[in-house]
Amino acid sequence: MFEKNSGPSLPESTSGATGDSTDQSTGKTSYVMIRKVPKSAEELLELRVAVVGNVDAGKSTLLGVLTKGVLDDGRGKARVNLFRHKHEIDSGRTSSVGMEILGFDAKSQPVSTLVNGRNAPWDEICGKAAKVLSFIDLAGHERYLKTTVFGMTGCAPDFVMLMVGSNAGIIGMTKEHLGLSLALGVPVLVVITKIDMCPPNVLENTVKQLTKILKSAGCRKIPMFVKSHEDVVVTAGNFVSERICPIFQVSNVTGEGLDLLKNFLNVLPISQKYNKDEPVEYQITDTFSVPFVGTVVSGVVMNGIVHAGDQLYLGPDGNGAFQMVTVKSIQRKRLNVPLACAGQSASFGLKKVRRSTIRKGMVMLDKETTPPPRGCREFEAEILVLYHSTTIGHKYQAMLHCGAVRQTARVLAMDKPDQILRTGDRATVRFQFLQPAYLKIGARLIFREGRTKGIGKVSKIIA
Ligand SMILES: Nc1nc2c(ncn2[C@@H]2O[C@H](COP(=O)(O)OP(=O)(O)OP(=O)(O)O)[C@@H](O)[C@H]2O)c(=O)[nH]1
Ligand SMILES: [Mg+2]
Repeated sequence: MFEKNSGPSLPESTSGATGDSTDQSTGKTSYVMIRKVPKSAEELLELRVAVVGNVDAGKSTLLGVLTKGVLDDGRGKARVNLFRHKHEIDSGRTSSVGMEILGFDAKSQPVSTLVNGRNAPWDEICGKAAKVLSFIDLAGHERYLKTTVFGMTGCAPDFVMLMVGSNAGIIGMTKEHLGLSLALGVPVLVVITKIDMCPPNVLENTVKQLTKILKSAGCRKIPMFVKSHEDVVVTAGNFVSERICPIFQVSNVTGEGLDLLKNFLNVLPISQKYNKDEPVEYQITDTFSVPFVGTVVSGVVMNGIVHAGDQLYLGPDGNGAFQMVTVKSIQRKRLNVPLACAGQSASFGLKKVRRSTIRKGMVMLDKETTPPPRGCREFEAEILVLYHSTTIGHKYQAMLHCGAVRQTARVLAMDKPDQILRTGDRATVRFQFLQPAYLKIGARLIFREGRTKGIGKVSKIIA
């Protein structure tokens, strides 16, 4: 957190409160940041950032540059270590959900990720860090949109980093990804890349296009170009609470503008929206079989605190039922920890559970949940159709995303006299899933099928 250079500190348990003091003789304002040093790995501060934007905007490259601390050569050098599949290395395109971390120590310095020329493992980085940013590297290509939407909804990002290639402008999936971020209510910051290779008039045009879209009635954001460290402090302090959209201009090749972006990521406050005192809710985004450990699930603690040894409900299975399981061990960023709290991503080693019985989108819930939880196949949602080329009627099917749940859903009924929905229509719609899922009233959802899309909120669980 920050405090006035010459005044008392602002009490804050997490980083990010700002304070300023103005020197009357020079008119200059100075800021001091105070960060609580975590006593153990479970206190490590974490922010999750979904990185989106069109193909070739430089997403993987920026993450390579930020997390490995070496600049790019303009031909894909910095992104090589980020790919998870051989076909990604061959094509240079991200197709999956990648994870990278950047740590800042108690003195706000980025934790070096290269130790004696090798990449430091996550536990080593986190061992030295006071705060860590988890970047979710997503695919810009339309073909992988389903996976990208899953990354944006399932991983519960604290904010979205929308990347725009300055020479390419607002093309392809840029508006789509921006629209998804708005629909999910996640704050957005924009990073314009490749300023080293962009003629000034083209850059100016990209900036104009971007500003126009952000200010439009559909977005209602306040674009703020971050040009100094003072801008960083002001925008970071107001980022979550206000409609501000900070915009950075960087080059991954020359490094221009990266210090401001790094500083912003360093000072950005931790989200206060999570509640440790609520009953446990953990959403599963991935499953693994780990030698000598067994089945491991990874995901995000949405509510409460989970301790190693705790018993939790796991489900729903194909019949909508939950089973009681024991959390054998907990890791955060590959470090063993005794507990994980609301707002943190964590993986759990599970006792006597077969991996084949777990699906992404399942949840783990407090063992005291009463009545015992059940999955639902039918539910109602208040929706808004953003786009459809013709009409949506009964039996219409679409891919529905809600948190980590990603499933085909069918329209059963709607509260419209003609039982038909068109672009721009709002309605309460009754949906049916193929498989039972755990949904909560008020949860935001996105449905899409081809170019058709709509957004909404779960309003009633039926059965
Ligand atoms: N000159 C220059 N080239 C860059 C910059 N950033 C990225 N590049 C190059 O742009 C190309 C595409 O970068 P990627 O990081 O793979 O783009 P991406 O957004 O991850 O693309 P997808 O994963 O396919 O969505 C690579 O060849 C990079 O070397 C930059 O700031 N300047
Ligand atoms: Mg990529």
